[in-house]
Amino acid sequence: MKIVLVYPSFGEGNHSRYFPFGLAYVAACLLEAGHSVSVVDMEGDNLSVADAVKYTVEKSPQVIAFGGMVTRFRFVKQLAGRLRQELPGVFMMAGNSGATTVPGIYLKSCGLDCVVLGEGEITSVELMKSLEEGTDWHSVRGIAWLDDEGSTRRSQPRDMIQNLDSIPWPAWDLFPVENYVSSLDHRQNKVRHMEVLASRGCPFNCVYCYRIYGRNVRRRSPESIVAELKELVNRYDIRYSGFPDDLFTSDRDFVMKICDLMKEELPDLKWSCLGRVNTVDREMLLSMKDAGCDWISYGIESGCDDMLRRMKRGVTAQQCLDAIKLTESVGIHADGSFIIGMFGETRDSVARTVEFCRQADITAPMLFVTPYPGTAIFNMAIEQGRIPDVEKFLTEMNSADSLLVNLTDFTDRELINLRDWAQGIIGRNYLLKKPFSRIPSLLLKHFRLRGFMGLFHDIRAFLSSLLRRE
Ligand code: B12
Ligand code: SF4
Repeated sequence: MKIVLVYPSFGEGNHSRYFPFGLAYVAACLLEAGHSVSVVDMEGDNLSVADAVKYTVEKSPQVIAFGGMVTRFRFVKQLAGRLRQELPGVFMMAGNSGATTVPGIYLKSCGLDCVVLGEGEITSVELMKSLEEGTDWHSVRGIAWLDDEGSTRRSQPRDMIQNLDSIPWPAWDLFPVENYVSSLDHRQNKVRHMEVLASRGCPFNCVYCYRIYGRNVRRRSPESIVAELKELVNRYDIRYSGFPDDLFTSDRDFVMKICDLMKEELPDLKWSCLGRVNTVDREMLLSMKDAGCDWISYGIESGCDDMLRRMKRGVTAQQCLDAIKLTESVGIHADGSFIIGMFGETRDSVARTVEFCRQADITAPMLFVTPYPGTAIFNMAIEQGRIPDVEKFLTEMNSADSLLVNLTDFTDRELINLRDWAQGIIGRNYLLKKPFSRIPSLLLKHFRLRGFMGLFHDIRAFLSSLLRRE
């Protein structure tokens, strides 16, 4: 089959680039099955919707398949609408977190023939085989479609892939890989980088989180992970990598084995990962440090125990503080993410988060809690009538920097003001702790990234935080 995979954009004007692993795994499997596969990558090539449509049409595909997480829904909708007009007979489908959690909306408003639910590697290969052979594709496991009455129908669910080593490595070269490798990394640093997925799934149960890979964690062999890293070093000369797994540190032995191998085989490669404060200890962190880890991003989310309980985080603020200090003490930078606006959030709970950041000596963007489809808080928000129009909600999504759904008793304005206040104080405390090193390096970084506008924005934000009351 002649297939075009389309990667929708991240958002207008935002040129942050993160490699689309999901689509690249699916591409690798389709290639292996003998199909003709090409990619139109709006993000990697910085394409407009019109250009993405033009390039897709030029390839005269039989099948068009969209990727991208739920935040990219509005682009899938625009692209699919235009492509349906240009290529009325083409088979159109989508996969990823949005298509999996709200398939009916994707099918109806994007006019898709089918969506792939969950892991896409085997399902897409079986679907293409069925289309090619002209058999009834509705019997392929792990898909959904609309019936003649417009109701969403699902085939039998597909089991998760148990042996992750059996999946081919991502088809990097189908994408404009150099644009990803040479883009700024997640720390906004200029270093040649490409990440590697080591495991799928997370055993925890945080209420704001959606795990497409479920709670049963499956891991690749450390040998296959390190072999992939070596391939990336040799092929693309990468100097930095990372493990954007649901939770890289969920199993101590697994991490220790990867570290041992990396120390032997990739002594110069630096890397980062996502961690959870109750899954790390000193010995493990030291081993990670020796193996090149220089950054761990912990989902802290709140500095208030009551909020952490409501989020079902299963950790206390003290544990978070201890883990951050431990991580920093072995020489790994501990980064934290924070959210504001959980059910039950109060001024006191936000003040505790601000105080937490002061004690931990960290700063981080504070994002609004957003009830993404598939999460426990999405269901609660729907029950309480807080998302009257799900499609509108999906269309407005971007990166949780703006308030989309208010789950608190505050008015929207009050919550936004509270966030701005907390963000300002957290940033101010952090900068003033070591003003002579932190202020110049922040200004320099933002100047390099955004020129004089970045500088102006920083200085204004800093001055207004000085005027805010504690
Ligand atoms: C790295 C990452 C990012 C990167 C960017 C990733 C990207 N390429 O866009 C960054 C850091 C920028 C990011 C940002 C955000 N992220 Co994020 N991110 C991840 C993370 C950790 C890994 C993604 C990944 O590469 N997975 C590995 C690949 C192989 O899996 P996959 O993409 O799901 O693909 C499989 C299937 O979905 C399917 N599939 C995927 N595409 C396609 C296409 C076709 C045609 C088919 C058939 C199948 C298919 O098959 C694939 C292979 O099995 C995931 C968690 C996770 N482990 O998945 C969260 C996750 C995707 N992010 C999430 C969220 C909420 C966000 C933010 C909104 C956070 C925020 N509050 O700002 C922003 C949104 C940014 C934006 N505007 O789009 C949520 C999505 C929740 C949901 N219900 O959709 C996740 C699931 C985290 C979580 N556990 O809650 N993120
Ligand atoms: S937020 Fe992290 S620890 Fe919690 S369930 Fe999601 S992946 Fe697991």
